[in-house]
Amino acid sequence: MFKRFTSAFSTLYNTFSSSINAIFSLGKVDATTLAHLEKILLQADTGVATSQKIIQELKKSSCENPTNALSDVLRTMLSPVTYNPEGDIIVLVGINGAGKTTSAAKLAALFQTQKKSVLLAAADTFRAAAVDQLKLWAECLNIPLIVGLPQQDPSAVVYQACADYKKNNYNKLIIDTAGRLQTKTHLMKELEKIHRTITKQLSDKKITTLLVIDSMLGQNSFEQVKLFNESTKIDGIILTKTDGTGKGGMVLSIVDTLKIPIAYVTFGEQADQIALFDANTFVSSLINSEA
Ligand SMILES: Nc1nc2c(ncn2[C@@H]2O[C@H](COP(=O)(O)OP(=O)(O)OP(=O)(O)O)[C@@H](O)[C@H]2O)c(=O)[nH]1
Ligand SMILES: [Mg+2]
Repeated sequence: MFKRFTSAFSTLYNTFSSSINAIFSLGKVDATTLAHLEKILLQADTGVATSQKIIQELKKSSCENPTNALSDVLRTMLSPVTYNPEGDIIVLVGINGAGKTTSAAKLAALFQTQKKSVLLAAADTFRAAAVDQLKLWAECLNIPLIVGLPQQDPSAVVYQACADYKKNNYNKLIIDTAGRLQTKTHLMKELEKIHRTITKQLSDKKITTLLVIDSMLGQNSFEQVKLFNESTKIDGIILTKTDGTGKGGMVLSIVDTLKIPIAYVTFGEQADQIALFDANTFVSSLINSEA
């Protein structure tokens, strides 16, 4: 799995690692090198504050080898913000098209390989196509799915799913929700209602809310994470489409500034193209140095 994880990121960071290797090839770190590095970080969507912080930390480093020094700085930045393995109930939220439904199926498939019994719930009742999409995945993976009626209150579907989860003693319940913009207050309130519904029925179960973000959106994702987290507490992030052309520096700014861990990355459209995020592997593939 880690091998696949690394290969997913090496595509994402190809340009980044070659630029870093080029500027550090002379083996010395001076003002010009640092200015160049800051530019690369900014171009990779790392954001101003985090890019500057990385440069400051690098200046303080006593490590002789610049590539190793940068690795250390990035590892120190990422490692304190770790993802606590998810609870029994997982709610996937995010903007339209981020990859929630696909990630719900991938997580279900992953839990299946861990011999856990899984129940899926299609709480996206706005579009019939959304339910059909999850239905196809559920059939393909042979996982039970709770669906509601078109336009039904998503919390009603969640209520039904919780009842079924309890009755049949499943290990995991994965709830797919409709895409929503973090600025739409009434839709954010709907997420609160979904949480209340779960808590009322399954008070002894841990709920994990994962925000699904598209790695191709760069720094725009940063605002999304910030605002989502303000209205519904986010326990971790699923970073999707890392097989695409996204630059991914926002991983650093999200973790550094918002202290929200990256839980999983996904890197393709197949059910098994998901992996737990690993900071060491990420940093190694980012700057192409030894872990
Ligand atoms: N290449 C690639 N495509 C992905 C990945 N994850 C999702 N997709 C594709 O992205 C598109 C949107 O994914 P969905 O899972 O439908 O996204 P969603 O967040 O559920 O979308 P809405 O329900 O419309 O809000 C689909 O075409 C997926 O196949 C990934 O990791 N890599
Ligand atoms: Mg969907």
